[in-house]
Amino acid sequence: MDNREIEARLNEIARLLELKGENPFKVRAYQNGARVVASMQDDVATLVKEGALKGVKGIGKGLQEKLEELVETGELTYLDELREGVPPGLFDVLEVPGLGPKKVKALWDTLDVVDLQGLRRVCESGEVAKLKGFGAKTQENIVKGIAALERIGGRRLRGDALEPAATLRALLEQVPGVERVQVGGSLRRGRETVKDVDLLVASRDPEPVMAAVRDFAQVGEVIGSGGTKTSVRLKSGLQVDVRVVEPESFACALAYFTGSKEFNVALRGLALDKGYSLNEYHLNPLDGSEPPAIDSEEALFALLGLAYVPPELRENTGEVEAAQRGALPPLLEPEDVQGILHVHTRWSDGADTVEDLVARAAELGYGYIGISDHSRAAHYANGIGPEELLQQADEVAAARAAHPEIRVLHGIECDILGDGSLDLPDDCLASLDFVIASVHSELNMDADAMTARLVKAVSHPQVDVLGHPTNRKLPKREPSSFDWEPVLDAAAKHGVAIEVNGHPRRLDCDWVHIRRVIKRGVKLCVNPDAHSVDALDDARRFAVTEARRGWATAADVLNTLPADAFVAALGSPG
Ligand code: DGT
Ligand code: CA
Ligand code: ZN
Repeated sequence: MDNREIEARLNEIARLLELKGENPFKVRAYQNGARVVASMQDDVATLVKEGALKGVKGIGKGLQEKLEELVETGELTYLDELREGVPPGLFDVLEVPGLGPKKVKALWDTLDVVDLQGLRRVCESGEVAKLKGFGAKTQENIVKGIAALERIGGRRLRGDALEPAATLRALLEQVPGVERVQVGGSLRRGRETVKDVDLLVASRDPEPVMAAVRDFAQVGEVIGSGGTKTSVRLKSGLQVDVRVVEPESFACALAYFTGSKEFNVALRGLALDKGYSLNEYHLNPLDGSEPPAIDSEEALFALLGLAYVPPELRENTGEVEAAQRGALPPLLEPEDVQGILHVHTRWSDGADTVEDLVARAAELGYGYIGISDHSRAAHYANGIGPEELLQQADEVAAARAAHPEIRVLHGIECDILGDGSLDLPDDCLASLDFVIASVHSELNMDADAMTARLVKAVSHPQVDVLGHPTNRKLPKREPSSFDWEPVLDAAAKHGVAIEVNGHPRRLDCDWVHIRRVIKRGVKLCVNPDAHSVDALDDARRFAVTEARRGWATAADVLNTLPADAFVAALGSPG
């Protein structure tokens, strides 16, 4: 169990306590505990095993006992008790934009709202508008929020599916008779959200695999379990499907269950052209002869006249034709990323110090790191102004001196104000190594105004990167609307890179727009948008995947340059 999971459990406790109207101090204790865990360099599990949790600041005796139980058993009795009596549908209600635990509790207490359906009903009847602390505007926003939730359906973030998929995969690899295990489906293709996790297993003895899936510690409910397929819902709500095939069928099955459906249809068409029929298990010659032995996807694709198509590209948006011509680009790899920008410290809303982040980035093998806290307009994020930037420069200098192995750049994530001007004076911006400009307010202005706002910001001489351009937030917040072409014109003219933000909730700009940025010859910058040391590698873990889906090569990405060339590129006027 890693720190992120522990943090999630503590946050869940805090939310449940709030829902139950418990003492605010108790709520805060768990919120703080979650924050402490999130910002810890050391693994809580290791500390527990070494009996070294006692000394950690912010973790009192009660919390310590809970963490011990959680690490040792993977369960937490207290959390299970809290979950009891709370209608499961209430968690869906909590997902509605703008509804925090306090409002949800009020709706539950006074209007008996226990799920989304009930919430919609009391909005339609106008009862919500009459509730103290709500009003007509809130009611209207709730209705919009429910609609947004329905659009994404029951999909989960990629970031929330990776760990359970990897854990179950490792577990199944240990089951006797199992030869191979692979993740397939949308998770393998790198989609930002997934309906479920698809796991494929090669074995001649399926039953022990089915049993291992049913017994997996994270399982909340077994939806169905047959001879070769088991579907479960994890306690987190995520659905997982596991299929077992004969080892001879593994390659064809992996291609099939990786999809996408559209890609599969294209493959079947190619197979027919070559005199085969392709199904989940085999490539069958139409003349009825024995199917050829196929031991890898590469071999299957080769028989169909295709170069290997990386899973991220399998959406049937031109990759099949490119693979036929041998014209697929060499996609960006995680190791290509030489350094990262967009890192928040305790100076604004991050959990760690400049020193912590620099040390960790060096450990991860990055050649440079750009510290960039929020500017003051982002007051909810404790944004900073020119004076704090000066003070922060001392910390940056100290980190530079302590870590000659990595180049430390000092920058800012500067807010783009409503009129497109920047939140800090020009001389202040000019004194920094780099400037990321991002929108954090007035996200819903009309498209023309937003376009003008972004064009103005990108045209500012000090701006190097346009941060999270659309401001979508998965799974709930829709992207801002604006016209990309003028923004890309300005970016090309002024040498500004477009960020691929690797925060698992942002992934912004997304793969569709990444292809557009590349076509215009505008550079990308793959960043973590990290708020703690644990998230520093999100550039490689998430932004790179999104960039690959957008057909990006290393040459399309600014921060694949080594430190000196990168700094020179930042400095070059546009
Ligand atoms: P999602 O919605 O995030 O789960 O997306 P996928 O792509 O993982 O979809 P899923 O789990 O329904 O199915 C996994 C793969 O199985 C899918 O990518 C392609 C293949 N597949 C499923 N149903 C069909 C189908 O009706 N026709 C074809 N050609 N392929 C299918
Ligand atoms: Ca799936
Ligand atoms: Zn931001």
